[in-house]
Amino acid sequence: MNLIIFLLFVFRECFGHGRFSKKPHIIFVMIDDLGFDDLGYVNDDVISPNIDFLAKNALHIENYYNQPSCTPSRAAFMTGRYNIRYGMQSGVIKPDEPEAIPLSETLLPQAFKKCGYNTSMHGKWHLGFYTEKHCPQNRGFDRFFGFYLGSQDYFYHDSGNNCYLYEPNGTEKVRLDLNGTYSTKAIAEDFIAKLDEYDPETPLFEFLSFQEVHGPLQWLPAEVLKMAGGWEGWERKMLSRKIVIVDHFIGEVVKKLKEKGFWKDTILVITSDNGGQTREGASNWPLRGRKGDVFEGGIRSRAFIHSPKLPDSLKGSSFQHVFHVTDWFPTLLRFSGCQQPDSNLDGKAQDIFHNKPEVKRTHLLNFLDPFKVAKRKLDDRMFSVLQNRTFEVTVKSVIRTENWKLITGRPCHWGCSFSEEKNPRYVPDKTALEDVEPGKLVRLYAIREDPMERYDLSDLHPELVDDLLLKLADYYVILCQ
Ligand SMILES: *[C@@H]1O[C@H](CO)[C@@H](O)[C@H](O)[C@H]1NC(C)=O
Ligand SMILES: *[C@@H]1O[C@H](CO)[C@@H](O)[C@H](O)[C@H]1NC(C)=O
Ligand SMILES: *[C@@H]1O[C@H](CO)[C@@H](O)[C@H](O)[C@H]1NC(C)=O
Ligand SMILES: *[C@@H]1O[C@H](CO)[C@@H](O)[C@H](O)[C@H]1NC(C)=O
Ligand SMILES: [Ca+2]
Repeated sequence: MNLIIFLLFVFRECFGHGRFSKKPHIIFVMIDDLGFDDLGYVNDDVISPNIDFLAKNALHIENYYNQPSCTPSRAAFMTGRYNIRYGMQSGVIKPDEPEAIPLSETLLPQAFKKCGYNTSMHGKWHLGFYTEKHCPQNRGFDRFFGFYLGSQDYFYHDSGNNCYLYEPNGTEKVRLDLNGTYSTKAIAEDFIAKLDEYDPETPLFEFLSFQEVHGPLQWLPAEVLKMAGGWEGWERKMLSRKIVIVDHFIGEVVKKLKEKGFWKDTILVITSDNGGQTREGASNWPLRGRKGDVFEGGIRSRAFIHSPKLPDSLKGSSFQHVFHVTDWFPTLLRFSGCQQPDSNLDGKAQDIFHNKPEVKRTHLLNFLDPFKVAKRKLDDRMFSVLQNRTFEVTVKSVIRTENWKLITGRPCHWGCSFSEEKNPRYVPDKTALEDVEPGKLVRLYAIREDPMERYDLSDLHPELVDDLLLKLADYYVILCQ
């Protein structure tokens, strides 16, 4: 066999079907609330050398879309299905709410377990815990170390939460011994220690769900304070230090994966769960909006895949098609050659190694929450195509095609500017939507050409608007069934 044929053979073996010849370890790192502009490889002001090093040789998911807040994004990731199908589209789970992903949903770790994986999770769950059956250790993770809600204290792990540990043998503990230990350190070090017990020959699915860089902004050790850069603004300084910390521990995790022989078969994903919180120092520059909004700043995130198994031709390249948080479910299972579950997924198995979209996607339901309804008087246009439908343009929703984005309802609440002068990088933008762009309930953007959402084209393309509104009306009735 000559060299070229041999190389072609090797390439086909690994990627001919978009899968790896051996089931890879999947280490999925989620950095909570990480802004679009908040890593060193996109912003020189940010210090994240370990992540930057990984990013350099990674395959970047350039047009990656989340939901605008924690619980909905995480639920979409875990199920591969739109939030409205199981009623988790309306913001985050509060401490006393009997809410969770219904047990009828198959979760990603369950699918991995069926495929012979060891599964473990560290850090933030925020997908319900009102009965034991809804907790992560009973939803497909062999082992869980972390906390059930969000926004807890980084040192005391309180605010209605605690740091819990569940072992696969049924032992459970509240880790009171970790009172006073910074959560990012506790989360990373537990995973690092645990790697000694796993066999690199058995595939591992790890969901490493850091508390960082979500608020609260807390006091941090002096060594870290010295390391971080000197931007104006207390919130920005605190946030940039938190990035330094999480970056440090990601570096430690990678070091251990190498030491223990996991690395050569690892696929590492690094991403966020929603847009940055600009009120707490994050930056989504140059995108419009922030966490909670359906403008790009709330839902578009950085995401990349780093793997020693990536062929050189893909290192540093990017996947350009729309990729939604629900797509990880089938896409990760496809890498591993695992069977897809029977449930009807909304996510598509993207052929990212060949830079191709999944052919059947004509549109993406990027957001729909029937309980977020604006006042009708904001827009005096009539959309007669909806005349006999239950859906109205007052409802907050987003539908996407490859090139267009249609928004209904009220997309933004605070920090809604869309020009670089009005939306400077680190100074929190305090404009309300009414200040910059009053009186509309339907907005259409040619989003590839206009990623900052400056030019609403809804009056210029009435047929396209009608077509997308009807699609939204079809999704809306799912909720009434
Ligand atoms: C369960 O496992 C943990 C650590 O792996 C161990 O400390 C504990 O003793 C075990 N419990 C039982 C009941 O075997
Ligand atoms: C954690 O430590 C703090 C400070 O020492 C103490 O006030 C608090 O009661 C401790 N929390 C628990 C749950 O023990
Ligand atoms: C990994 O899974 C195998 C098979 O289920 C099991 O025997 C082993 O104990 C697991 N490893 C760990 C560290 O949980
Ligand atoms: C709504 O229903 C009425 C009565 O059947 C009909 O005349 C009208 O054309 C319908 N409108 C649309 C947009 O389908
Ligand atoms: Ca979040």
